[in-house]
Amino acid sequence: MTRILTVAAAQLGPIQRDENRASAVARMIELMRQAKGHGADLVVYPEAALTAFFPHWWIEDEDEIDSYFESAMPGNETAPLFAEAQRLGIGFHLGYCELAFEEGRKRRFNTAILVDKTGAIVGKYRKIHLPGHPEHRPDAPFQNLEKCYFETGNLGWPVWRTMDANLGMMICNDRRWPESYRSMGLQDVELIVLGYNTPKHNPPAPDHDRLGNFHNQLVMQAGAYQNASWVVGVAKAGLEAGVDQIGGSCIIAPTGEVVAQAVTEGDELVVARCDMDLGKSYKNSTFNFAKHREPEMYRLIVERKGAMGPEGG
Ligand code: CDV
Repeated sequence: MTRILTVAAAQLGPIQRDENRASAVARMIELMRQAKGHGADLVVYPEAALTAFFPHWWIEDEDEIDSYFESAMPGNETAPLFAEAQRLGIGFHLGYCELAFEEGRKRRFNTAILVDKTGAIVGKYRKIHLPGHPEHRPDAPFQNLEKCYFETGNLGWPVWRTMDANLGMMICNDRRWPESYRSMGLQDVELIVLGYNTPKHNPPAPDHDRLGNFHNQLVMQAGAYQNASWVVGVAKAGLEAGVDQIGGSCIIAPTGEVVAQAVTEGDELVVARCDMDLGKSYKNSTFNFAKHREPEMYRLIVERKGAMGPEGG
C-alpha cells in the first residue's frame, strides 16, 4: 500500500510591523481551509510566522523584544489555529519565536513545531544555524540580528514518527548546510519541512543577490536528493517593513525534482501528493549509507589534514 501524504506549503506574504497576531493567524487559517479543500494532511507555514521578522531591526527595550516571542504554545492568539486544525483533522508545522524559562533563566529560541491531526504537538525543533551578526550595524540598510535575539538551538535534529511517516524539521539558514539534512537522513527521514525569511539583498555580499532564488532551490534540491527525502520549504515573502524577501516556496521530491512551486510573493498555497516510499529506491541503491558511506574515512582525512597543518598535504 502506498503511503501518500498530501502536503500544502502555505506561503505567507509580508506581515507588517503593525499587523497583530490575530490577523496573521486569520490568514493562516484561510490557507489551512484551502489546504483542506485540496485534501491536505499537513500544512507547512514559514519561519517566525506570527509577526514581522523583527531581527531586521535593532531593538534595545527588553519588553519590546519579548513582545515578538510566544511564552506558551498554543497561547491565546494561536489557539484558534490549533482549534481549526483539530476541527479539520489536519496537521501543521509552525515557525515561531519561543520564550522559554529553562535552567533558571529566560531563554529565546527561533523554534518550529509539528502538530498532528489531533492538535497535539508531537515535535519541537530550535534553529541551530543562526545567521547574521550580534551587534548593531547602524550603517547597514537593515539588520540581521538573529545572533543577538536568539540562542543556538539545543534539541538537535530529531526525526519523529507521525502521520505514518518519518518527519523532521529545520529552519531557514539550516537549509544551506548539508549536515542539517544528513543528521536526519541518518535517521531515515522521509519528509523534511522548513520555513524561511530570506532577504533578496545580502548586505555583506551584494554580489550574491542575483542568485538568491537559485541558491534557495539548489540547497533544498541537493538535500532532498542526497538524503532521498521529500523537502518542503516555505517562505514569508515580499516587501515587509522595508525588507524585500524571496518567495519560491516549493515541494521537492526525493528525486531532487521540484514538483510544486509558488509563483507569487503573497499568501499562496501549493499542494502535492507526496509518496513517502518514493525515496526507498535511492536509499536502497545510490544512497545506501550502510553500504557506501565511510564515516571512519572522513575522520582519518580530517585528522591527516590536521597533522599536516593548515596547508594540508
Ligand atoms: N532567516 C534566515 O535564516 N535567513 C537567512 C539569510 C539571512 C541569509 C537565510 O539563510 O535565508
